[in-house]
Amino acid sequence: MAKEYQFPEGFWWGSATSATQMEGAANEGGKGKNIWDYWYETEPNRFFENIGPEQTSDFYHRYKDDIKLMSQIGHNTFRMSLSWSRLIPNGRGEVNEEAVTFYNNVIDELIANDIEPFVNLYHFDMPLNMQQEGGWESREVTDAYAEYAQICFRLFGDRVTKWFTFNEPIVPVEGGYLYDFHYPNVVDASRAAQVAYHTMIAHAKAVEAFRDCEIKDGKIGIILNLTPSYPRSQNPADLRASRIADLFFNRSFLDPAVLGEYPEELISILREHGQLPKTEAGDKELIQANTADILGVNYYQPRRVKAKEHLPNPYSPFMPDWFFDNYEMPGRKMNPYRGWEIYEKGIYDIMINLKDNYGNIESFISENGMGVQDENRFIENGEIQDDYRIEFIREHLKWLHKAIEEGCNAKGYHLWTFIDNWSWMNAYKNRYGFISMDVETKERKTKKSAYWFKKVSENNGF
Ligand code: BGP
Repeated sequence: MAKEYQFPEGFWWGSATSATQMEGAANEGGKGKNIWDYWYETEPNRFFENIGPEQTSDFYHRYKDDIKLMSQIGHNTFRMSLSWSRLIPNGRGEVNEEAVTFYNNVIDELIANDIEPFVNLYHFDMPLNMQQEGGWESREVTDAYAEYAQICFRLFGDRVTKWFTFNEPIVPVEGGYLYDFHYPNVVDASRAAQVAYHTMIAHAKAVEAFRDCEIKDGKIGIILNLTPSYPRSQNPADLRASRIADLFFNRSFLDPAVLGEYPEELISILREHGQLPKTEAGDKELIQANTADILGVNYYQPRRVKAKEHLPNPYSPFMPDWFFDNYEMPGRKMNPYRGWEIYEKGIYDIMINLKDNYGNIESFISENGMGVQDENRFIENGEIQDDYRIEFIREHLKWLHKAIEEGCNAKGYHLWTFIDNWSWMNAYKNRYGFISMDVETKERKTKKSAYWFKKVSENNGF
């Protein structure tokens, strides 16, 4: 049967996850503590139903069965992250051999199942020791990260060719230093700017180390949550609001990572408000010389903004939101569980922007997905009938397909996520997986969307 949406040959079909959200075994196998272990120990009430990161999906023990499942539902690629504090428990220094064995086993098992591993080095999970030294506020921590990266390239670069330095680096900036949803719960824009800047320095140092390792066919990039900022109207005040939101939340990482330099307007806004980070001689060149080969795009929802209705309170801390208000567009389509708008065309707009303004860098959808509460409501004949997720994926894929037809360099689509996993402060509130998991027993069950996805992957389209 002729397919309406045929994807380019070799398209990457799969899903993504992260170490802290999936591995469990947080206090096993010689792993050191990271900020999530620590934050949960000190403030368990911050986490939905008081569930913390100790167990998560127990992938640490069940990876063989899970990888088999991935292969059964049509994965040809899978993005995981390595846990820095598992591999190097103190953040720098001694390497934990049990972790090396575990990651070797996972990588080998994926390859044996014809699933190409994409490996990300950092997914929100700062080793506790490193945080105690200042986390990304500390320049020394960027060196420790670069050493960790180099160790990973050496250990696994013989089999892994797709590498990513960071997942959504803006999120720890927002969560940890502006809006109080990640440890260390600081509210301070100038410290946030320093954290963002040092993350980019760490990225550039890791890319530099990668080039030195000369991994055959190796590519390195970064995964960004690109959230188009749509203005309420074409009024110049709304346009300005959307441009500034875009500078803070997208271009703050996209421009240096892909173009090798920060947008002038962002620098001048930060300068004007006394929020510029400390830099060192040679940084500019370091960033310029170490741009990404490949870009992962995480897309869940658009950002809609309008000009500010009221002047910001002069006694409130400086925030990006001093320049815009969020705009709730009447009639927008919502995922009411997660409280996020669904706007499928966003994926197309992102891709066209990459094509027109970012050299059409090789990219892929590295996360997209729909978190839904209490999915057991939808069980029929023992299977979760998540038709809403099928529709969500299908409609996004249609727009991705259109972007590809128009020449965008998109190579794949990964769902967030393979198995219902632990979502930081939201713990198990919203379920995103192709596979459901009973939090108590850890029993896995395949959802309807997974069977649908398998067909799409097999047919390379639908
Ligand atoms: C992304 C993160 C993931 C994942 C996902 C779902 O921002 O990269 O780690 O958690 O969002 O969002 P949430 O967990 O907030 O529902």
